[in-house]
Amino acid sequence: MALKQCNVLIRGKFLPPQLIANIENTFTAFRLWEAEDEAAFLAENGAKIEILVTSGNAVMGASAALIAALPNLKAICSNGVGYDSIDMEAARARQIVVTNTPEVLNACVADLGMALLLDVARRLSEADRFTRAGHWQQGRFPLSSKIGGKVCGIVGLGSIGQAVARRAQAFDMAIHYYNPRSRPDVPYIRHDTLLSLAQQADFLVLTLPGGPATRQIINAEVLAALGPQGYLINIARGSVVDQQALIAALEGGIIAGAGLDVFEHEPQVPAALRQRDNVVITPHIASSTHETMAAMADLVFENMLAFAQGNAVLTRVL
Ligand code: 8YV
Repeated sequence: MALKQCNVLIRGKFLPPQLIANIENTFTAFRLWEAEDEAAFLAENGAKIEILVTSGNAVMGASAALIAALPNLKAICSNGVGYDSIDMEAARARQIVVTNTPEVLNACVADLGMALLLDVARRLSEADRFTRAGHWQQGRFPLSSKIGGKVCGIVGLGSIGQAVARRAQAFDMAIHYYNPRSRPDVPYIRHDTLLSLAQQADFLVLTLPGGPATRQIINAEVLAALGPQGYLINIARGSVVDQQALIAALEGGIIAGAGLDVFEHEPQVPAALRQRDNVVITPHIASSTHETMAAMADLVFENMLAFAQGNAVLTRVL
């Protein structure tokens, strides 16, 4: 197929500009986010679209309704490793190919996990606010928690979880994990249940996929097991945590603090989290470095090219 004859729908403006430029130079592209009336745009153009480009981000994804509005859709190429915001049942029913961007983001996502862990344990953001506000003149900043010698409990030991483990090991932490299937290839301590891991962990680091199977598995009971000296670090998905239970655990001193890159209803972050000094918050930026975003954008584009040229896509999830 001549590539210019292939019609591509670009879901949202938050995709990397370089990816949007590559798509627009190569394919016939439509910008969904610029449509004044999305339903009218889809009614007029939906049947032309063969490839949808979207992101793993909950704000974008691909709902069953969007997939239904694209009756000739053959591939969904997503910029992100997680695909829980894509309706996989709807895609499977129509035999639509789905691609994601695994591996290329592991290092940066794990780096941000460690950054949140260090920040909340050593109270860096809080100390920064303290110093800027001129409070140093009135006295010393309170003590923080050492991370060396503590247990880093990783929930979901995929390639991102293992990248976190390597980093945490370099900080002299002991590595424990909970993963549905055993990983005989790694030297870390496995727990049969999430509760057992939470009981042992000083830092519970979430690197598991989102979706119905993991919805709110970090609940009040798990947080109580993590305990008053324990910290929760979430670089996975907001959906895996019961956010109300987390707020209650922070307010009640059930856990010591949290480092959060993802939230239940992004981009909304409840005031109950924003106002707490023992919570470090970032706006879903774990993969957002120049280098990683470029690598993800290249992989999305290579998948699109391969698909449009009738070749096997590189990183297929469906
Ligand atoms: C986002 C992510 O997709 O890869 C994932 O699953 O959550 C992120 O990398 C990011 O918003 C990409 O734009």
